[in-house]
Parts: sequence; C-alpha cells; structure tokens
Amino acid sequence: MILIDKLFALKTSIKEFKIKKILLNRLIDNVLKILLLVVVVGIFFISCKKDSSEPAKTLTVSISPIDAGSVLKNPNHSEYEINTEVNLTAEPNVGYYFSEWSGDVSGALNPITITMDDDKVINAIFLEGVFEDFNDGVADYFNTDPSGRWNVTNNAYKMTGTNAGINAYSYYPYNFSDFGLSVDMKVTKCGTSGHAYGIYFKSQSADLEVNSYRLSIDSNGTWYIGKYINGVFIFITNNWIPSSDLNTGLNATNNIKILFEGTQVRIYFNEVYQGAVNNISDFSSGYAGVQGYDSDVFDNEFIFDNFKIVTTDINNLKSSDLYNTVDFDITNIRGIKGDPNGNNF
Ligand SMILES: [Ca+2]
Ligand SMILES: [Ca+2]
Repeated sequence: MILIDKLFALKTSIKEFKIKKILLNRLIDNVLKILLLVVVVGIFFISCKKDSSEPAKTLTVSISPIDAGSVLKNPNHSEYEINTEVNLTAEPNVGYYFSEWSGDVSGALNPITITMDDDKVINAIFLEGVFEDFNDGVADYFNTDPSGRWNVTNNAYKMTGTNAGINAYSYYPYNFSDFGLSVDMKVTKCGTSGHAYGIYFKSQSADLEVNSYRLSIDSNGTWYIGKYINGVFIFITNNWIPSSDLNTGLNATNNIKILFEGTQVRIYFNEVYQGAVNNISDFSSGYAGVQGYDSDVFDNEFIFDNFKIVTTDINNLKSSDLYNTVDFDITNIRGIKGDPNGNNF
C-alpha cells in the first residue's frame, strides 16, 4: 500500500510539474512579448526623438552700415526648423538704399527667400544715397512741387503738364556733396520745342530755382548745364550743345549720369563721357531731383525711372555699379571736349 501511495504521490507531482511547466512557458512567452513590445515602442520613441532633436538652424542677420536700415524676417525667429523658408526684406532708412546681400546669400534681389538648410549668417549692405525704381508704386521720400503734376504710373515717375509755363520738379531732400546721380528719362508728349527736362542738383532750398545747378536735355539731342543764383538763371555751358550720344524723338529713353567730385562735375549720356565742368563752387551740397518744363503752349509729358544717387566718398563711387564702365582717372578724362579746364564745351 505504501508503494501504491508513493506511486500516486509521484504521479501527482509529475502532473503538477507539467502544469507548472506550462504556466512557466506561458509566463516566458508573455515576458518575451512584453519585452518585444518595449523594444518596439522604445525604437519608435527613439526614432521620433531623433527627428525632433535635429538641431534648430540659427539665422543671424546684420546691417551694414549699422544704422542704414533694417531687415524684416518672415517668419521672424532667431532659430528655425531645418529647411524652413524665410522671406527677407531689406528696408533702407532715409538717405540710404539697399545695395546687396553678402555672407550666406548674395545678389541684390529684394525681398529674397532663403531655405534654412543650415545655420546662416547674412549681411544686408546699404549704400548712402537713393535708388528709386518706382516699381512699388510710390516715389519714396521725393518732395514735389505742390501742383500735382507728378505721379507714379506704370512703375515710373511721370510729369504731366498743366500749361503753366514753368518748370515742374520733384526732389530728394537730402544734402549731397560728392555724389553720382543717374536717371533714365524720356519725353512722351511735347510740341516742336520748349520741352527741356533733366535734373537739378545742390539746390539750397525747396524752391529748386533759387540757388541750384541744373542739367537739361531736349528731344532734339541737345543739352546744357546752368545754375540759378538768387533766382537768376545763368548758362554754364555755351547755351544748348548738340550731342550725338543723345537719342532723339518722342519715347526715346536717355540715361543721364553726372559725377560730382569737389568742384568738378563730369557728364555722361547713355554711358558715354561728354566732358567735365570745373569750378562748380557756388554750392558745396544740396538737394537733387528731376525736372520737366510744363509748357504754357504744349501738354508736355515726361517719364523718369531708376533715379539713383550714390555718395559718401569717391572710393564708394568707384566701387558702385553706377560708373563701372568708365575711367575715373581725372587727369585722363578732364577736358576731352572743350578747353583743358573743361569749362567750355
Ligand atoms: Ca521702374
Ligand atoms: Ca518706391
């Protein structure tokens, strides 16, 4: 009987052992499953964390010269998620114009869109002066005579005559001493004569015909330079001068450039040097602007565009794109036309 009891006991413990084994296997199975789940979830979280932990890209923008303007960032942050597109707009203060970008972006496009694929350091370079292409529909900073003759039309600056028999002008109220000025201009409506148009410079007051200088052309390919002294006009050149470098007729665009340095002014039509006038010493600095003759007989109409003034010093003038096609050695170009002093064309 004892043997039988022992056999029963053995059988029972074998049965219990089998049950325990099954339970153990299930436990191991479940533990493995849980471990697998932990690993999968862990990998998922690690991979997610890796994405979001891609370091932010920093955007550093500087202005040169420091008080010349500002740069608007859209969106406006100092750090961006990788590959964010950022719109940059350079906005000059009065007396400056935007020249170009340097650093991790180059060129003169404004506004410009950059992609933050890396940390970026960008410098906005402004130059002292004016650049107005009127393409934004606004003649920024220009002061006009009060007659309402001037308006921005088709991305350019238009003077429409009112049969007043006087000169209409619009000017930039900033004192320029040594400077280069460039402007594109054309006559779109006029009679057979009497439609002088051009530029004033070094005006001493808001009335540009009191104390100032003036260079005018007409559609027949002639020009002059003169001055107002206490409201009296005096020719500096010998009256009107023909130039084969001026385009003639209605709607013909002419580019006029002058370079004023010290008491000498050099004159260019359509990139061609015309000559220098010396001893221009009545006024050392003053306003610059554009002018059209509002005839009392004809409905004159003039269009001006790309009004540009660069200044500060002669080195900046040389490095600008305003005069990059000509030789600046005064000893070589003085008096090409006219007498050795350049006074007489
Ligand atoms: Ca324009
Ligand atoms: Ca404008």
